[in-house]
Amino acid sequence: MSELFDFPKVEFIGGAKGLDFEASKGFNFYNPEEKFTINGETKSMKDWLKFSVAYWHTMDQRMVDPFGDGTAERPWDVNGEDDMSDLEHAKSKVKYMFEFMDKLGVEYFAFHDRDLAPEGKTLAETNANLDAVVDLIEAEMKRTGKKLLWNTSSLFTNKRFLAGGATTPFADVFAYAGAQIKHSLEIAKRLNSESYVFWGGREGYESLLNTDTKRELDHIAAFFKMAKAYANEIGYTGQFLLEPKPKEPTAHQYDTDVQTTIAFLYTYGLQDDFKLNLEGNHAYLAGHTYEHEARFAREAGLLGSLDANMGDKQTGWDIDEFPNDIYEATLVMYEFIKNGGLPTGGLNFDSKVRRASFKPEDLFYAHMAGMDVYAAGFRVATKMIEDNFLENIYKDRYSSFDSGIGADFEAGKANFADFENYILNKTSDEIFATVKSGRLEAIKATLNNYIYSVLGSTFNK
Ligand code: XUL
Ligand code: CO
Repeated sequence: MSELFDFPKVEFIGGAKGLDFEASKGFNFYNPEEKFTINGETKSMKDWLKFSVAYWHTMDQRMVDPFGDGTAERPWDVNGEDDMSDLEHAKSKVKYMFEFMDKLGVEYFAFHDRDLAPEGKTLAETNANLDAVVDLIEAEMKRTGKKLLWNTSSLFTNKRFLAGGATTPFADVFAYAGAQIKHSLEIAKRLNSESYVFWGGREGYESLLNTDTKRELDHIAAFFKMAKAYANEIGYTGQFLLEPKPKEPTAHQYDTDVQTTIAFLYTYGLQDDFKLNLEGNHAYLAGHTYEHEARFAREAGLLGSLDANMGDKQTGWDIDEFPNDIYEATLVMYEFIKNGGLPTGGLNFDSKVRRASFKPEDLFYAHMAGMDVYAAGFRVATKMIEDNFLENIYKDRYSSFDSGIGADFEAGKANFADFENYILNKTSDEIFATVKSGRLEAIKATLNNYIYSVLGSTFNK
């Protein structure tokens, strides 16, 4: 096959070619075959991190914004257009996707049903279009060994879903959503998808004044149970994931953030069937950091997968920028390693190039930079954990619960009367003498030292 992209196969070069990332065309920190041990398990970097290319951004995104036309130049364009209403054109893109993954050295990908093929007049026609592209994807997967990290259904693009898919007030639309998911689960089974994602695209509300919120939540919970029952029926065993996001496109999305989504899962008894897919930009929109979302999901045993992207503090939209923040990547990778990695998940680039980065090679640099920053964060976090850097801080800060009244309380051996006996006649000075400094300035400086030292020694090797 002649080459579709004018870009070399990307390899690990460390810092061998100097500081100019664009000129060096190689990874500085992502060394796919290098071995790392987590919790006694040794695997190569590529098998820990499991990077994934998102079909909707990398293949379909034209970089339109509310004020302007698309700017993208892509080698699959015909007369400067990417006509996704034409099934033959949609089919022609599959080979580009697989060459792109191959050149980048990424083993996984992810898609929505509607990313792949145009809708027909009926669901039957739509499914036939989709299957025609899935046939090609299946053949390419067999040929190349690439794997599907997750697939999902778009219950938000078509106008029928203007008020939601599984929370729509309209029963025919609800039935359509169920039938659409049924087919997506069949595709998940067929392509051996490691997970199946539900992002609540329009599952939320614009106003309480026209929304029966209780009825909508009961509906979507029942819908999820039906999805699980159908997966069981056809023997699809991939991990189900919910993806929290607080707003956009609706004013309020039901899966607002990790803790809200966990409450929903427990309220409806779904906690054993679902984990969470977390996205950096969604965390910002919820007023959190990405590492906050990862921490709370991990501690609930529900950290399933990561959509690796970031937002912008100035715009406040879901801009899906490719990740480039080493500090954030380090702290998210800390949670990732504490979680023992993501057995059925990975790092999916739900990310798009900036509107002004319209050349095909920008797609390569963007993915390479995202892979490198998470590989760098992974290296730093590995060293932090090896040294028990944060663990020692936590242990020391809570050490008063390791003996005396604190230990009695934790063991369930102290009540309020015991506290009163213990504390009633201590002076305020005596009590404050037990309170220790949080040392946050020094801790943050040590964290920076980890970043300088680990990355400096890798880059300058
Ligand atoms: C939207 C978003 C989606 C999901 C999959 O903000 O993140 O692309 O990841 O539907
Ligand atoms: Co996402």
